[in-house]
Amino acid sequence: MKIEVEQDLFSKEAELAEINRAIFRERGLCALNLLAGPGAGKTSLIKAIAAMVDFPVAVIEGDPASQIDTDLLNSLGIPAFQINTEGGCHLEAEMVTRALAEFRPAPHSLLVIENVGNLICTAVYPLGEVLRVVMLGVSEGDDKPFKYPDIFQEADAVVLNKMDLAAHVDFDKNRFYDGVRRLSESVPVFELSCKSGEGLPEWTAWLTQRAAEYWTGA
Ligand SMILES: Nc1nc2c(ncn2[C@@H]2O[C@H](COP(=O)(O)OP(=O)(O)OP(=O)(O)O)[C@@H](O)[C@H]2O)c(=O)[nH]1
Ligand SMILES: [Mg+2]
Repeated sequence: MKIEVEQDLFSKEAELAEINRAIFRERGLCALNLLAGPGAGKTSLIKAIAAMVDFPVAVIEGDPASQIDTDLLNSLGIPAFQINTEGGCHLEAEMVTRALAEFRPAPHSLLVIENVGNLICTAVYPLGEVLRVVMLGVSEGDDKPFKYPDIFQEADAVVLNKMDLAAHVDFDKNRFYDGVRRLSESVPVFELSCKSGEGLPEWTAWLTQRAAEYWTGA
């Protein structure tokens, strides 16, 4: 019975995500679902992307409460729209559909959807995104791929942030890569620091390439 209910829920969510996928395609929005725990550096990464790429960047922010990230991004000239989940631990496709009725980023924008800080439920709710990126700050620990396999398994890219802190928090890179490679042999991993800027050019080059492929239909 439990399995049937879960199957119904997830096939319904997949259908709702398709509505968003069609809207993204129609409006030329390359949607990136950014998944990470609280404080991993999602908003910092969005700021870095917007400063480095030569296409427009817009943001849908998902948080249980507050407008903090949205206000910050808007103050920097990065169009952002807030969804408050009222305590909910993940964004759902329908919330994004409702946001898209009001929020109209410029065509050919990269639309980053900063999901609620959570490594569990966010993994199983598709939003119709083109790219799914999982981010981890080294201070969260090298064991996360072992403990939260689902989210790493489905990623198009993994961003390992806060590399400037790696030596201070005993982050074992070999252990981390071992965990990631058990789940995916080929997922690209970008080691970077939003604070020092190291690794950001490689990451934005990959992102630019993937967005260009989407926009040209390749
Ligand atoms: N040392 C260091 N600190 C960082 C780096 N990236 C982000 N931070 C800091 O980490 C904290 C959280 O960064 P945010 O970008 O707000 O993280 P977030 O994932 O958006 O957080 P939530 O939206 O609250 O889940 C802030 O104090 C940032 O300045 C980094 O590369 N190195
Ligand atoms: Mg944030």
